[in-house]
Amino acid sequence: MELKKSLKLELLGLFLLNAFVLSMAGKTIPSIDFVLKETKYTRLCSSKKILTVNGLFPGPTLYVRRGDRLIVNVHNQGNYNVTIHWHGVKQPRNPWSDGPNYVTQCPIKPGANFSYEIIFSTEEASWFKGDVMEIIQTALANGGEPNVSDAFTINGQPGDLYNCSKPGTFNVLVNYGKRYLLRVINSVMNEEMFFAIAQHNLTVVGMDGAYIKPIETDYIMITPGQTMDILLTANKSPSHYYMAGRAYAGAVYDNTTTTAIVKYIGNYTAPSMPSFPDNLPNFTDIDAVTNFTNRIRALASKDYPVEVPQKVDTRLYITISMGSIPCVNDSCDGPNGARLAASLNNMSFVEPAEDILLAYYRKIRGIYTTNFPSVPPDFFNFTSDDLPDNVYTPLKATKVKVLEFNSSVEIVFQGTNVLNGAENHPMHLHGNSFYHVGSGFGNFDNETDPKGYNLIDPPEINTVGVPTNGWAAIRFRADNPGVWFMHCHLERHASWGMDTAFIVKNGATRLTSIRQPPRHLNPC
Ligand SMILES: *[C@@H]1O[C@H](CO)[C@@H](O)[C@H](O)[C@H]1NC(C)=O
Ligand SMILES: *[C@@H]1O[C@H](CO)[C@@H](O)[C@H](O)[C@H]1NC(C)=O
Ligand SMILES: *[C@@H]1O[C@H](CO)[C@@H](O)[C@H](O)[C@H]1NC(C)=O
Ligand SMILES: *[C@@H]1O[C@H](CO)[C@@H](O)[C@H](O)[C@H]1NC(C)=O
Ligand SMILES: *[C@@H]1O[C@H](CO)[C@@H](O)[C@H](O)[C@H]1NC(C)=O
Ligand SMILES: *[C@@H]1O[C@H](CO)[C@@H](O)[C@H](O)[C@H]1NC(C)=O
Ligand SMILES: *[C@@H]1O[C@H](CO)[C@@H](O)[C@H](O)[C@H]1NC(C)=O
Ligand SMILES: *[C@@H]1O[C@H](CO)[C@@H](O)[C@H](O)[C@H]1NC(C)=O
Ligand SMILES: *[C@@H]1O[C@H](CO)[C@@H](O)[C@H](O)[C@H]1NC(C)=O
Ligand SMILES: *[C@@H]1O[C@H](CO)[C@@H](O)[C@H](O)[C@H]1NC(C)=O
Ligand SMILES: *[C@@H]1O[C@H](CO)[C@@H](O)[C@H](O)[C@H]1NC(C)=O
Ligand SMILES: *[C@@H]1O[C@H](CO)[C@@H](O)[C@H](O)[C@H]1NC(C)=O
Ligand SMILES: [Cu+2]
Repeated sequence: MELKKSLKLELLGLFLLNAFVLSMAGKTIPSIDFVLKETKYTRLCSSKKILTVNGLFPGPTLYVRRGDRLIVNVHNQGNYNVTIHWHGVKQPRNPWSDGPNYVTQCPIKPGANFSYEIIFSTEEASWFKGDVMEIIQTALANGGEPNVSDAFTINGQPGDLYNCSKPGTFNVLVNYGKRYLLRVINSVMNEEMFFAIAQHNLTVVGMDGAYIKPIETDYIMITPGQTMDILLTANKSPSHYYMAGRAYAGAVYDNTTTTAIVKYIGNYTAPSMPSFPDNLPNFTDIDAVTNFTNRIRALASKDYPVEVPQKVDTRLYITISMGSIPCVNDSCDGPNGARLAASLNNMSFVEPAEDILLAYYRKIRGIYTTNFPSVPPDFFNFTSDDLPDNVYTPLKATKVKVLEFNSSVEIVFQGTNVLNGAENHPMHLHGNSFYHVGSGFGNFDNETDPKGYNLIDPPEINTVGVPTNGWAAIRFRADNPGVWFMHCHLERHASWGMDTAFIVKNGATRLTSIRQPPRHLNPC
């Protein structure tokens, strides 16, 4: 399980932007302890225990600079197996600390501990009144959709539109005339989010840890796993203004709205109710998604050049699909009594019994195979409105793709409408950033669509939203040896098998090879 679930908004002074981007020489920070434990919290008028880091919800924030090295000793005092993924951190040559369960490590069992060598920032939860693990386990056991959440949160708070949570509403205090940096992370489990601030435009200047050409906009769309750096200028009449987030509709979604309040400091009469962002798009506004996403361009300056591969060594065309697997006596909760499954090129990823990384490193056979397909098993009209439900029956397997060290790779992700399950899939790759060179609706055309690629200033990101019933093309250089998980960042899709992993081979030298494993590894 990944401990990163909620819409996180962190407010920092503008000067921190420099710390965020400058490349600093590494220095070792003393190691710190993360104690994972169940802690009681009350939201929406109901109390329950949730898994926290050091008892905090939202979790602790660590301030680090690029190049810093950090040892985090994780002690699991909770009730579940846990691993922690350090999202967006590339972990050069160090897949050992990347985190995904059964991909780079065995889980940390209750009572056990593990030391990660890494940089970190984390949070938990869209808000479910129920027990999140129970909801996920029930859905997986019965083969149906998990319950939707009861609320979204901004920094752990559902906000002002919930009578039960009004008093805890997160406030952002601003001084007139100042500029603020918002670091927005969508750590919602299952939904892409629109976000806006009443009467204030946002200037998006960075994404997933890289600068982009500044975009002035009255809303953003951010997918789970994406991070954005946004400037907010406090130059409207001193008052109270809502910031609000709501879902961009998927197949099933939580249709509630979460808010926080931007409050100007000063002496004025506050309105009885803050104004609401009238530019916050509606749930189904697909044009709002496209319009915003298409504006994103890398900064591409002398200091921050774009190094997108112009020539491609390895091409992958990967269909992203919902699907279902028949159950005995049609007794499951999915469509027609089947069990929901999800797949990449019709392969529904199965977590192996031992982690792939160690199996690869020690040449242990029988844990995974290396024949993840480079093209879909069948070609059909992937985005058709009327596909037979059984057009794809996912195969359950642990298949990975092996990449040569330093090869340039292009992946075209193709969304499909199998099971009428078309939605925007935020595809996330561990261990690497990639350039988003193109996207569009319908089926990818391998003759005409590459002609429209942006090979000049494509944004460098680590999570790409593949348009609903469309495609997205990415390119990267496989220069980080290791085993790297790749998956849809919608939690339910990942749980259903919308995942695979890349093994990037070692280069010729020690400095281009995977590091030694840590001394203490958790057994499976
Ligand atoms: C961490 O786990 C190891 C066994 O893997 C054990 O030897 C050590 O005492 C544990 N440390 C703490 C602080 O619990
Ligand atoms: C899901 O929601 C239904 C209806 O609100 C409820 O009866 C059920 O207990 C929930 N399931 C879980 C696992 O929380
Ligand atoms: C919230 O409280 C107000 C005032 O007490 C009431 O009118 C309204 O119906 C409540 N809303 C909900 C959703 O309970
Ligand atoms: C806010 O941004 C939108 C979109 O770029 C633009 O049309 C609008 O004029 C801007 N509004 C203000 C007040 O700057
Ligand atoms: C949200 O969904 C519920 C249940 O389907 C429905 O009753 C409600 O009207 C919806 N609310 C909005 C704002 O669309
Ligand atoms: C705020 O403004 C009111 C009306 O102008 C004035 O009476 C009051 O003294 C001011 N308060 C402070 C703290 O400045
Ligand atoms: C959102 O869009 C739906 C469908 O297009 C429409 O029925 C609904 O009225 C819209 N809601 C708002 C608040 O604009
Ligand atoms: C998207 O952009 C088009 C073309 O510029 C414009 O007509 C449309 O109103 C925009 N839609 C939204 C929701 O921003
Ligand atoms: C399937 O249904 C048949 C006939 O009703 C029954 O005999 C059998 O036990 C069922 N199998 C399972 C696994 O439920
Ligand atoms: C694929 O399906 C879409 C949606 O039903 C349709 O508009 C399109 O014409 C189809 N393409 C082909 C090549 O049949
Ligand atoms: C383009 O796609 C077709 C199937 O639509 C396939 O047969 C062909 O090999 C592809 N060409 C390239 C260069 O990948
Ligand atoms: C926890 O992890 C261990 C080691 O892989 C595994 O044997 C066990 O089944 C897991 N427990 C749960 C509840 O998943
Ligand atoms: Cu998905």
